[in-house]
Amino acid sequence: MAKQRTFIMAKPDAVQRNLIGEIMNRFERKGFHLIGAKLMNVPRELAEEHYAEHNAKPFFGELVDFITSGAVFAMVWEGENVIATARNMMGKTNPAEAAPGTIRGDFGISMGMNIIHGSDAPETAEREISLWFNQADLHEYEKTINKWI
Ligand code: 3AN
Repeated sequence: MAKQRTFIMAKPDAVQRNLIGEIMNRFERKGFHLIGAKLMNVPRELAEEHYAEHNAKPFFGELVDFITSGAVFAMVWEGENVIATARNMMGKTNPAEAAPGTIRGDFGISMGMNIIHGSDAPETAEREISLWFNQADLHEYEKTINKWI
């Protein structure tokens, strides 16, 4: 399996509840590699573009309202099979059905306030990374830890 990149976002509920560190910690401990990250308020147009596939759904307005309601923490993580693995680490969309030990299972409250977004496929990851990040804000670097310990 080749290295992949995925777009992960700590949603406004995660930022409000001081869960950025908890989320990053899980991805770091799993062994994934952080390529880019930023705290930002989301322009409405960006939220609408990001969730475009849901624009006909009854919850679309609520979803865009929520994502634009406060700061989010956007990240790009790299690693083997990171797209599917991150989805497993996140748990099911509905926190009530998400297994304990997953991010949504441990911290999510409702379908809307479910803490985290993660790309669901390679094409989506590519689209979302280029939507949220400039190439110049993504950083390739070697892990040199093996030289230190
Ligand atoms: P996931 O984020 O697990 O890929 P999607 O793509 O089906 O889930 O939905 C995108 C986002 O829309 C979810 N993270 C959730 O916040 C919201 N959402 C999905 N279904 C509903 C629903 N029935 N009611 C309210 N919000 C929903």
